[in-house]
Amino acid sequence: MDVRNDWTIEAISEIYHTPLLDLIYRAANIHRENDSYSEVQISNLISIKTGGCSEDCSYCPQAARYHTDVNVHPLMSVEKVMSLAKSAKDSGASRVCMGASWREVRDNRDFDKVLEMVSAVNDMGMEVCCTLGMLTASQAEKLKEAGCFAYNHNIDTSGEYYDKIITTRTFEDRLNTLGNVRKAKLTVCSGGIIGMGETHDDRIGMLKVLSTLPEHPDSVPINALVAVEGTPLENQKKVPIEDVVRMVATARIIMPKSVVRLSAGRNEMSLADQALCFMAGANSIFAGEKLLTTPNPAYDEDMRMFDVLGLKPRAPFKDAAKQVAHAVS
Ligand code: SAM
Ligand code: DTB
Ligand code: SF4
Repeated sequence: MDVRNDWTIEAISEIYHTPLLDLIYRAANIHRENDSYSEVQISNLISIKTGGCSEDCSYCPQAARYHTDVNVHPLMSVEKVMSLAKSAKDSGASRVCMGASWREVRDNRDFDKVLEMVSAVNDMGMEVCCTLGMLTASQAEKLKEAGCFAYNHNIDTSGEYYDKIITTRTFEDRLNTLGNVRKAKLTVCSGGIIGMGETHDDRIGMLKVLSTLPEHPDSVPINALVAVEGTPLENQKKVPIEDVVRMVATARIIMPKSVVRLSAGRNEMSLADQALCFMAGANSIFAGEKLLTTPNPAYDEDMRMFDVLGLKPRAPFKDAAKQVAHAVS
């Protein structure tokens, strides 16, 4: 499998616009070169600090300036996080992703508490991912030292469309944080959202940025917008499943070694819809009844889907050794 970092807009566009069944077939072939193609990573989200965020991300129910009915909550206790992580582990999750409604991390007692959570959950034998907003290089190192495995920081959309969605930070800010995360040798989780009124070219542009980073993100979440009442995007129409499949398949073809996560939006998808995404190369999901603030399918329902489709949950740290080999010189 060839890992290329010199993808052009034209080449990605040609793949993205391939007739759908040909696209799925091509992506499925690439996916099947991977011995563990029937394994799917299960990640469980824990919203460790909810709502009241200073940013203006148009899609987000946690921005303080929008009137949504999110239950605002300060930073959770370490004990509570550990007990949620244990339930997730018992249900088959191998990764816990802790999300905070922060613009950026500050060097204060809350961050120290997050470091404690990271270390406690890592000690339980689970992969820990954090998504806490912007990070400096030294904060990224502290997370790594505490036992954090991955950092999620989405570029969300194309550089061109970014300021239509968020004005309180820039696309460059996002890329800087991703650089700090890489430098600290945390694994990188970065993707975006579709269904926010962007064009196909914006989606292609987003994939071009991800696939031409010095190293591909280790995982790429593809979120379908969950349109939440009270946010500026509340009236966006549900994104058609064929668009989700196109994104997953294109990501699989251009970033063949990355984990592609079918992320937000699964609650609105049928088993058949999701089957197409797994066929097209998706190999990770967020599981558990809640994402950060919005509903997600129940574990039992997902396990039934795994049974029907012949999928298996992936063990933690499976690719840790391969991560280094990811680098492209
Ligand atoms: N505050 C941190 C940040 O913005 O990086 C971390 C948490 S934030 C909620 C993580 C990601 O969730 C966002 O970058 C966005 O991609 C995704 N997200 C948030 N609201 C969403 C929604 N309504 N639908 C789909 N994805 C969403
Ligand atoms: C990601 O790409 N999607 C997750 C996670 N990373 C942090 C978040 C989805 C949030 C959906 C809206 C909500 O539940 O608040
Ligand atoms: Fe805040 Fe993150 Fe939501 Fe933006 S996406 S409003 S930064 S929690």
